[in-house]
Amino acid sequence: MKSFLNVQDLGDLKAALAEAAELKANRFKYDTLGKNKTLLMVFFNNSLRTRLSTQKAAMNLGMNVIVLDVNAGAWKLETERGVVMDGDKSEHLLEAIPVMGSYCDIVGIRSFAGLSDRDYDYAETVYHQFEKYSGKPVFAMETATVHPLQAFADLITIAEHKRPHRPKVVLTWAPHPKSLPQAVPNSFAQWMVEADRQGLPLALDGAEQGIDFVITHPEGYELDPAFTRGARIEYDQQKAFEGADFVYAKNWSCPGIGRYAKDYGRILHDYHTMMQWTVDARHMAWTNDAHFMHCLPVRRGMIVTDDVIESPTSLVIPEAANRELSATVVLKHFLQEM
Ligand code: AN0
Ligand code: CP
Repeated sequence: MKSFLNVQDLGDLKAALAEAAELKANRFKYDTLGKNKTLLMVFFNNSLRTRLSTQKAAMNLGMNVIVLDVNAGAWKLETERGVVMDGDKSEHLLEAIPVMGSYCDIVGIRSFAGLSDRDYDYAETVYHQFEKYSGKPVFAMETATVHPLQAFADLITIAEHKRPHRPKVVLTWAPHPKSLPQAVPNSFAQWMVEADRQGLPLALDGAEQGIDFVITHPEGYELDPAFTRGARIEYDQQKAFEGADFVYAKNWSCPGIGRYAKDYGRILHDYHTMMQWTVDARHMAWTNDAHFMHCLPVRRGMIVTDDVIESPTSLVIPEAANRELSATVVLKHFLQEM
């Protein structure tokens, strides 16, 4: 593996889940694999979980870790090629990337969507520049369109909470006061569809395979079919929730598909309409005693009510804890192929 952006980069999901389980039983099993290898984590945006869990994962494997917060102490970076740099940006990414690459063996990148130019965001311009110019393996720590370490941790969490039958997993849009990227729902959809395609044994008896995966959102929030092809879309939130075993809530801004192209990155509805989608006890009563999931950070009272996130079926804390496992498996793959 030279790059980790999509579910296909990891390959066999059954094997990856087995590796995660092996590491959960002993997270230091490969503690010499990364000796004298250095991970560089580059953050263009804030983070709590990704920063801590990925650093911990690298430490589990015996790696050294350096972290750069681009917006806190580094030179302000120009990312566009062909501009006259007479503004406030002192350094170009095209020099900064090979310099950063020269100090490390693997590079992790957090670089969110700007949400103003869909083509620029969906081309993963910043990530691909790191791939091209760092000379090192690169992985996404949430880029413009994907968050695979999160989706892998989500899959691990679902596999750890098996039901007697093939699980029904519902990705539901939920309200938020600011425009957010589509990276988390894009990856979640991509990983759920692929887990179903690979026929993962996610029921308790191991006989029933795959996932019944449904996405629900108000009109205009249709995700890019490149990520959702194979999933069912149900605009009626109640119908989607009926019989659900897992409810995965997330806000995202308009993905700008079809006739919503000019609305890319926008919030489409008024406050009152939006707030009907908050996951509360009434919504959860429609489900099959579903587990509540969210990648965090979450806004209580907007995405989910206090009682739902605090209920015994909420998985938000174990889900976040599993970020250490997903990152350890991914770094282990890189190190084993060096
Ligand atoms: C980010 C997002 O929605 O992509 C990060 C989530 C892991 N969330 C916020 O910026 C609140
Ligand atoms: N879920 C997640 O990636 O959280 P952070 O933004 O805190 O890293």
